[in-house]
Amino acid sequence: MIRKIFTYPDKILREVSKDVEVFDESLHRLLDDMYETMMEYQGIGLAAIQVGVTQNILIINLVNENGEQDKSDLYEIINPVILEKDGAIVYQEGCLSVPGYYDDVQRAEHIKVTYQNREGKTINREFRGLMAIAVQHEMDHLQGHLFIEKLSYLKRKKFEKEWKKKLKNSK
Ligand code: QAP
Ligand code: CO
Repeated sequence: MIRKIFTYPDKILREVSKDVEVFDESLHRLLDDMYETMMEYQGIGLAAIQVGVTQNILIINLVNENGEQDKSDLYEIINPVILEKDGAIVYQEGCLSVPGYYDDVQRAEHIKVTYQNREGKTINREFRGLMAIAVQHEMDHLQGHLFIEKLSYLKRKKFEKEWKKKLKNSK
């Protein structure tokens, strides 16, 4: 089932999510719905809060070297904790909750994360490059943060002006 994606400035996006404690059928349904919703809106990453569920869940499905977004490359990441981070990388990020806006954000290039999969099994993994960026972007959502909060003061001002105009024109 495709779910509704909440967009800026909806206040739900500022909520802090909680850990998943029960790894049951309804969690699996939510993960499946998140995947379907992400594909429908042509995303590469989605946090549960973006579909209105305040739980520490995110999915990421990057495009492979053949330019295909293959479901066998899907990561389902539950209750993630970053253990270590280093390096720096700048990437022009976007977000399904801020459609049509993209800007440069700097993040760690390499992270070590512990998380659980849909069965509740603990997994420790290192991520680099775009995958590291995506995990950090989605983990920010779990704390109620959006990538636009990382912009410089002037860029943020420019964004707010553009966004107000866009909202006005879509009414
Ligand atoms: C987060 O972002 C991310 O504006 C996922 O009109 C960002 O899937 C991971 C999207 C940067 C890695 C690097 C954005 C789709 C999708 C839009 C997304 C839009 C349609 C964004
Ligand atoms: Co996002």
